[in-house]
Amino acid sequence: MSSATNPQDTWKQLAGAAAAELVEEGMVVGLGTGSTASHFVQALAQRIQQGLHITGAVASSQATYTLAADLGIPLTDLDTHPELDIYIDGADEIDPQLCLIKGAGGALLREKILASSARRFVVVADPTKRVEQLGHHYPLPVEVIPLALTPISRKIANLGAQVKLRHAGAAPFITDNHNFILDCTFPQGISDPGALNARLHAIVGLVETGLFIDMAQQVIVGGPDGVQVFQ
Ligand code: ABF
Repeated sequence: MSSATNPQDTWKQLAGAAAAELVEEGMVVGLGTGSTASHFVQALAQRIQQGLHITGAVASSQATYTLAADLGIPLTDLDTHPELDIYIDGADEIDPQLCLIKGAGGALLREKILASSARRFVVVADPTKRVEQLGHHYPLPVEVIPLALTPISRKIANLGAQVKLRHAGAAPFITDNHNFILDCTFPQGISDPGALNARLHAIVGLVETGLFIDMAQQVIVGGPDGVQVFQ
């Protein structure tokens, strides 16, 4: 284990390393985005250097693609392999039912496509990500078509959210799919993630939400006492 600089990063590293052990010979693997998923990608690369053979890996973002390519992980895509054996990714919040908020890294659309294409979706996290109810610590990110920014923002505000266009410096943040991200804060939290997800999806021009409901089969949490698994 390497250059972890703070306890939280050490915990993320533990979770990433434990998840890499789930990858088996010949698998098609989905690679998540973010700092915890990066630890998984590094641990997987190490296993590949030690002789593990995988059929290929599909990256959930340009950033992860570049990282994986630099580390020598064989890359493929969903056209070649429409079904992943396993997808491993981080999350921003995880509730007791294993519903998630994802998307702080801006890659939620591709992440959800990979999660929905995987036979098994495993989340890697540190203990700060576990919450009793979604929406209290992180805003809910939603990806939207730029043309529809203003009407969509108003419709989401009408659902009770404070809506903020995400920026990267002075300019709007642009996703890998050339869309915008709206960060939506629900001051009372999200009491019914399924209902909210359905209402958001009814808004035309809203491409995807960061609510991942009934998608994760397992959560691996690295912490001060080692690794805990929830499922
Ligand atoms: C991705 O990276 C995202 O869906 C989530 O927003 C973020 C988690 O990042 P980190 O592991 O750096 O906290 O998994």
